[in-house]
Amino acid sequence: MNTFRVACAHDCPDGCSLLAHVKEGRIVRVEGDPGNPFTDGFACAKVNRDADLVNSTSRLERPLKRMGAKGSGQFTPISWDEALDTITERWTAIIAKHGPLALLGYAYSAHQGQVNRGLLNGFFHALGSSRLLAGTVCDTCCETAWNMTVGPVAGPDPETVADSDLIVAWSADLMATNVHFWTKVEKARKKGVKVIAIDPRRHKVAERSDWHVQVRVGSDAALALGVMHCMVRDGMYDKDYVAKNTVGFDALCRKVLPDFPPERVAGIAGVPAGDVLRLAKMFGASKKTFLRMGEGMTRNVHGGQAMRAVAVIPGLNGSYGRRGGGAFLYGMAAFDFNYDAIRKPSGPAQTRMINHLRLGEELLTRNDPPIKALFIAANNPAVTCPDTNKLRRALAREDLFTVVHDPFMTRTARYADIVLPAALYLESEDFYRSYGSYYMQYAPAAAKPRGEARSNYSIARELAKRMGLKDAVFQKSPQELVGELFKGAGPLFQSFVGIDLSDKGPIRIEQPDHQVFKTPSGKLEIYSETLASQGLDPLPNWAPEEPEIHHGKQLPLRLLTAPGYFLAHTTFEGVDDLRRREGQPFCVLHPRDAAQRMLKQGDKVRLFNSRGQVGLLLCISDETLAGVVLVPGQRDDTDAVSGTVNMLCSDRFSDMGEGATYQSTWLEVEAWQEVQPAAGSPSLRDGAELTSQLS
Ligand SMILES: Nc1nc2c(c(=O)[nH]1)N[C@H]1C(S)=C(S)[C@@H](COP(=O)(O)OP(=O)(O)OC[C@H]3O[C@@H](n4cnc5c(=O)[nH]c(N)nc54)[C@H](O)[C@@H]3O)O[C@H]1N2
Ligand SMILES: Nc1nc2c(c(=O)[nH]1)N[C@H]1C(S)=C(S)[C@@H](COP(=O)(O)OP(=O)(O)OC[C@H]3O[C@@H](n4cnc5c(=O)[nH]c(N)nc54)[C@H](O)[C@@H]3O)O[C@H]1N2
Ligand SMILES: [Mo]
Repeated sequence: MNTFRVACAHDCPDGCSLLAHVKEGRIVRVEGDPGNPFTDGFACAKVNRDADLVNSTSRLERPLKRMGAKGSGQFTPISWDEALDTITERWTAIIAKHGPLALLGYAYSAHQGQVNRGLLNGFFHALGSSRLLAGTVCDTCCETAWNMTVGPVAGPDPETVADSDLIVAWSADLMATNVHFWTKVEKARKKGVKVIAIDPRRHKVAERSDWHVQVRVGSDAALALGVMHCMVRDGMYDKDYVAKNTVGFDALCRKVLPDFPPERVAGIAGVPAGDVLRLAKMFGASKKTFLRMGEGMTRNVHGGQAMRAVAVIPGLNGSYGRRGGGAFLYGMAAFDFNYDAIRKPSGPAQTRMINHLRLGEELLTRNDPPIKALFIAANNPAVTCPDTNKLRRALAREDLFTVVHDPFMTRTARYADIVLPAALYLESEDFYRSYGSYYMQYAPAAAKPRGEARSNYSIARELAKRMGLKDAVFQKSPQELVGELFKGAGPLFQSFVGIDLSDKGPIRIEQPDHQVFKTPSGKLEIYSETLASQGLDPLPNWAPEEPEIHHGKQLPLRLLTAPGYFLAHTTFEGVDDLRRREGQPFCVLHPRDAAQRMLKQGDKVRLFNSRGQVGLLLCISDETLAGVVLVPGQRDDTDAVSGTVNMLCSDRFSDMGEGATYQSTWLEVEAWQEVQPAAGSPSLRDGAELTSQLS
């Protein structure tokens, strides 16, 4: 048996160091590497099964060519040469006729390696094609809000949570999405530090916290402003820290906080006035609050404002200035590598950007030129992008030449003209940096790619050769490419230039013990001149949202999507055991809402609005407040009664960063009726049509 020290490449903040045990060339077990103090020698429930993911019987082993209608999943195997020849011939013809912007190609986040993600994107950049404004489905809203408040800079080291005196998980289900941080929180809690979870869902972390503040979806800005109202009114804030380190405090006190007394906040956020005050007292008494902020609160049309309001609180109690305190969203800004060396080797400085969450809309409506060719790697947008019915209609366009590179036959791959089998991260060499801690690591491939599968890196090189690109990066080994990342990187990384990292294991990057603000003023910007210049509210504020209308009636329920515990998006669906543990796709309804609709536990139910309908199993529970429908995870249609949750979500933008607004979705739930759309139809008939048929 051989053991390889590798790093987890899944899209997750923890960025684990792992040991892959290999017998006769086959990966037999994956476990945590004790050599990384943050990830601490254990892997999560999902990654513990990564040997099963690599060895899954549903892995793709050969390139495939489409035989049936788009979406139908009928393919026949072809050779790599035929696949690559077809691709380059089609692209060359499309570029000759419409120009390179008619091609949209990208690798998204499912392989976090700098080489495998970067080089494929570098290839499309060098070609001069349209590029994906990536991450709008994920973090561009919270990232923008953070940048407008704290600046483009990393937060505190999560390992300093051991020194904090109050821990708050605000919109973060740490046991699902950041379990290695959670174990550190639990240790601090055992020493007597209070842990608060602020979330519309009584998730596993809320159950294990000292206090669960069950806030209504989309009301976090109001709650944060109510807390600050009490802190300021009762003098429970660090006047000295505020005076020296913040901008706009007086304007906040004059123009915003008077509108958020706890009594009003109670009506908005569903948190009793006494609890708003109690929360303010806890923040007020704390000198070192470790605030872990998750993305969930930002996935609505006013999401950026929510994050800005929450991120101000550790400024009021001075926590940003002390070890053990501060606000943590992400840490990637600490790794200021020369990313462009790989991602933008040559090609135009500016190109046409296509917003990820509007992929369907863009494929259907873009002109000058229209998108004629699409290449997708490491992403399954036909399930994970909002308004998936629209996207599937777009992917069904006969005049769109689509290539999908994935280890599995995903819903998206079913719409491809050519499917290329992808290697998984354990089968590829790469260099990683975590986004939830401060470690980086070089990792070898632990095994050869399955069948004829190829890594993103190898595809990028092959395509570059065939498309005649001469950039030196396409000739370099992964190690040489990492060298390029360090050349021209920030001062912290200069000592790594020319160093062989392949046998070094995880390497820690030191963070300062206080928050550095990289805003234009160099301070915590409660007031943001940058936002003002964009016509946005320069001060944190809260505004109500109007429910959506369907057939003249207001839809009564609001969607809450949250991560699954045993799956992450659709990535682990190739592991039967994990799918079984996650259960058949379901939704959660409060007992009151279920009773009103005469629905019972385990019923098949239909969730619908004017964008679509989804069939799921019903779980009745008070883990959310009444008025909410919780749908954990984004699951493929296969295991569901029908469809997938993103058929209900719109492609509207959030207030900042043009981000996704999954939680600004209203819907109704009723008993499932066995009226199915035409078999093989790429798009489901939407809820509107169906409602009129049924009535
Ligand atoms: N309703 C709702 N929708 C959401 C969210 C939500 O909270 N609610 N969350 C959003 C977020 S945060 C994100 S980041 C997106 C994620 O959305 P996606 O990026 O679509 O995530 P996955 O479904 O995991 O798809 C990743 C694909 O990459 C493939 N893959 C894995 N490794 C490799 C590799 O090395 N190479 C290649 N070529 N392919 C590989 C996997 O098999 C899988 O098919 O979903 C978003 N969608
Ligand atoms: N197990 C697992 N781990 C994952 C993923 C996964 O799908 N499964 N996805 C990975 C990816 S790509 C990402 S980006 C990260 C994301 O991880 P996080 O940043 O933690 O964000 P989310 O997963 O969107 O949601 C976290 C919480 O936000 C809550 N929430 C939703 N709306 C609101 C609101 O209005 N107010 C408040 N206070 N809370 C709200 C949800 O109930 C949920 O508990 O996790 C990564 N890790
Ligand atoms: Mo994400």
